[in-house]
Amino acid sequence: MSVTKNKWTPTHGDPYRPVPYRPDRMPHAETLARAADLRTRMDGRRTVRRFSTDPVPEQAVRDAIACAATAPSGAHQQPWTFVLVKDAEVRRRIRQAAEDEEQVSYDGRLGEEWLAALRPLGTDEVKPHLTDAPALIVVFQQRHWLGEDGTKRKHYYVDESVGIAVGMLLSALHLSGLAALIHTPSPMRFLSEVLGRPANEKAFAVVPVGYPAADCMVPDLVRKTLDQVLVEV
Ligand code: IYR
Repeated sequence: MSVTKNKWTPTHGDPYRPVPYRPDRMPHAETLARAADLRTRMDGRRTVRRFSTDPVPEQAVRDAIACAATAPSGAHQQPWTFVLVKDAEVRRRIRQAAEDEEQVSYDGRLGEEWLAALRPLGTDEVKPHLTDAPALIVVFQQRHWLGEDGTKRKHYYVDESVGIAVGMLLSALHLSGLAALIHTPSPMRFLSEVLGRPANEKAFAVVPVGYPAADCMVPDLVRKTLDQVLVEV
């Protein structure tokens, strides 16, 4: 637990140093086949809130985090830290603190409109996924860069960058056969305390990872069709 092991040297102020990028082009037929296959596979993803306690192959989770960390980011500052929590006691502490906050939220802090929006999802203040799932990935945003001597440097488009990375994380986990959930306990400050993260980092989401429980149920949601989300001009 604690601070990032390998210190990243920021490229701030470095000169532009281009290198060639010439990926092989595949035939259209291959692109079409891959795109259609990915579309079907991604449509099979569901947010899971009831996890089996079965272990997952840990390297697959690390690989998914590595995929997420290939995300584009503002000024290529890669303003993210992924904390992989496997320790059962730490997961228990996170669950306790999250449920304490969620209790207040569901008891009224969210407000009627928000609670009504959540009703079809069947969520409540009980968060068994935080202890049942064998791993939690707690994603932190680095709001700014913090040098060892305390120097701060601005990071740009942090919300967007970390959001993209988390989308890529979810895709990588799903395509690797693992189930996940974006959990956003609110407020999330307790995560910095429990995980001992530095002051420049702010928790963004908790992503439990595992397999769906044998009796896992999900809400009967309808996705918008392509027509409903796509405008072509
Ligand atoms: N953070 C709460 C509430 C919640 C909010 C939204 I927006 C969701 O899409 C789902 C839940 C919780 O985790 O239950």
